[in-house]
Amino acid sequence: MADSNFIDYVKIFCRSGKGGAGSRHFYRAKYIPKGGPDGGDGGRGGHIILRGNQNMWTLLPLKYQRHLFAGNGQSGSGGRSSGKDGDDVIVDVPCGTVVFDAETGDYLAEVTEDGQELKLLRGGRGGLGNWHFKSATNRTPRYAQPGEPAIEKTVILELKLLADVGLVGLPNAGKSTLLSAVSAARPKIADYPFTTMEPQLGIVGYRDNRSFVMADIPGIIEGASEGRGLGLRFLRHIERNAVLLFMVPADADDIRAEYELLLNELRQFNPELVDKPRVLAVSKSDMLDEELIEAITQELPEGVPHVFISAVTGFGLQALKDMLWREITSEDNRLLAEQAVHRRLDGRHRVPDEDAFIFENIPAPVPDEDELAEGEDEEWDDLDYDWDEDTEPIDFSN
Ligand SMILES: Nc1nc2c(ncn2[C@@H]2O[C@H](COP(=O)(O)OP(=O)(O)OP(=O)(O)O)[C@@H](O)[C@H]2O)c(=O)[nH]1
Ligand SMILES: [Mg+2]
Repeated sequence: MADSNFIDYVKIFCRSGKGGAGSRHFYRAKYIPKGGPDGGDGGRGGHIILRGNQNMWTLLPLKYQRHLFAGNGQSGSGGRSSGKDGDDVIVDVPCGTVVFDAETGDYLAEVTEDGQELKLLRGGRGGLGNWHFKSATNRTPRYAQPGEPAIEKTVILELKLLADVGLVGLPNAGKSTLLSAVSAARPKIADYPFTTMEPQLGIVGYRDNRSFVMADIPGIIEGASEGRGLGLRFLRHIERNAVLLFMVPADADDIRAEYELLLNELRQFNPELVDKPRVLAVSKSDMLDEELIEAITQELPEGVPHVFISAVTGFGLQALKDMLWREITSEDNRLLAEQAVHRRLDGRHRVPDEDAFIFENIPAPVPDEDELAEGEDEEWDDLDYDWDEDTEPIDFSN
């Protein structure tokens, strides 16, 4: 997997920009000895923003950009000048990216649509300059607000492919062969287990120019929930699917047992997967005659619609598509898919290599400009700066 371009799990460290400090400045000019406070506001710190991009299909670019830092806001200055806002960092991610808090594993948010912007971390607000604080009783406020501090957070981004139908089956069940038969996708097909190493999407054409998306994921084996085989690493990609298509080959020893095994592994990963509508396809049915089909039908598990198919001869494929389409478009199932809740990222769902990622070379925050300029206003503090009761304060409001 090391040289794969398909990255669906990445841990990154983000820091928003801190707000700039408000200025404590007093206006002074020739013949205007007591110009009053005119310190401007600090600029807003930069946000960290994720933006959905439908042309992306992997989180790979983020793998090489583990630290995201937004710019700090600049401090305000005299003449009510506001400081410049810090630069935002906008990162493109594929649609279907889900964000988790890396420490607690809690679900935070998700990006599902092209162009959708998700404010991951808000930049600190800039502080108010001292002119905001002048009042009838205090006409020489010598203080201004500091900017809000930056926020730091480590998050895990998980990509969950957005497909309508997810294929679930043991290795060699014929999942990739089916995908290549019904769509233009050309996954690798071979008679050894784990031919498919990473998920693949295909668009399946249906009647009247309609279509739906099917996701082929690597085979699941018994004990996958404990990490055997390719583990459950890729099951996240069927969490967002509307329908699950279980595939059991016709030459399996016990079709019902194999079906239960798959169901059980899914349940271990995320119990909610079991609530999804399912369809059972008995693949490689070209090896069966009518008598056998009848015999097998008696043994199939109850409560799940089934269909006999052969990706090689095309037998049963139209019936399968009809069945899937019915499930995808059914009102109840749509609601279910929309309400899908993301499970927490607990031990079983983590990718240890990725989690061991160490925070090296994180640059320290940029020193606060305002602290550097601290001495600036000092001389003003010595001034006896009382207003004459009759003098009208200068009106800056326009
Ligand atoms: N006779 C027959 N053989 C099939 C059919 N579908 C797939 N096969 C064969 O079954 C073997 C496995 O097919 P794949 O499509 O690679 O299986 P898979 O489920 O994607 O397997 P993994 O990617 O390893 O999980 C291949 O040798 C296919 O030629 C079918 O409908 N009829
Ligand atoms: Mg395959």
